[in-house]
Amino acid sequence: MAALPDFTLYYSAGACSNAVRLALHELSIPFQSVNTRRNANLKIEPADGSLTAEEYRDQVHHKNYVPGFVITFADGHRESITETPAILSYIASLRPERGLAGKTDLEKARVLSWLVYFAGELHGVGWGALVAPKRFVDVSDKKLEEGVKEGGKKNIKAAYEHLETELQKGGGEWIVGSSLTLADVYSYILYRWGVKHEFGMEKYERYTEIVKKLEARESTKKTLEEEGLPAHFQ
Ligand SMILES: N[C@@H](CCC(=O)N[C@@H](CS)C(=O)NCC(=O)O)C(=O)O
Repeated sequence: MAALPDFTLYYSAGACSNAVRLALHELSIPFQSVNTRRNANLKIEPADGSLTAEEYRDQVHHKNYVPGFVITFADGHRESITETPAILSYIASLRPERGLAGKTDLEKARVLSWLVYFAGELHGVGWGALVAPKRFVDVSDKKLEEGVKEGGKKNIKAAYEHLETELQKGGGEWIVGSSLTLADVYSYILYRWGVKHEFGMEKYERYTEIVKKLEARESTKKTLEEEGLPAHFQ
């Protein structure tokens, strides 16, 4: 196995960075992780004080979000990758034989389609609007804020329903094809958010089955333990 560069994941427990940790554990890729916190201006910065919020913005994530994923190469050169689908795709490319990005060209396109849909539709205009309405409107206007949150809820529900409909149609063991892919990995934390915000997730039966199978995996157990999160089903 070729030597890998050093990886640092900037995360927040239970945030979308959880998908990155899960992908890394699934492929047994060593990494270090740095927890983050919000500073007095509500900007995300490393909790260990290794970078200020400004340094984090300039060196890791231009929007002060998690996940930030820093690669340090053997010659000391550092690169930061942002955007969950891009980080997940990079991680899958480190162990291509495992097929986490899909095994055939068609599967690869379908996995990417789900990653983009999860990030853009379910997370971006769904959860982003519900839990971070300030990304869309001036939240000092409570009516505007409520309108955006309502829109977010509708988008979330529509996205879960779309996923469930496709799973029912496909009838496969996992979201794409017959083995675990990045789509399943990313779907895990998105399901947990639905549980936390009482979206009645168990009515999405096929999605729930996938989440149960994910929770039985060592990679998920390790991920939950490291983030101090309880399993939902086990
Ligand atoms: N498009 C980004 C979104 C990242 C994102 O929204 N991260 C959230 C946590 S799940 C965050 O850092 N929020 C901090 C904030 O809104 O200040 C991605 O897919 O990685």
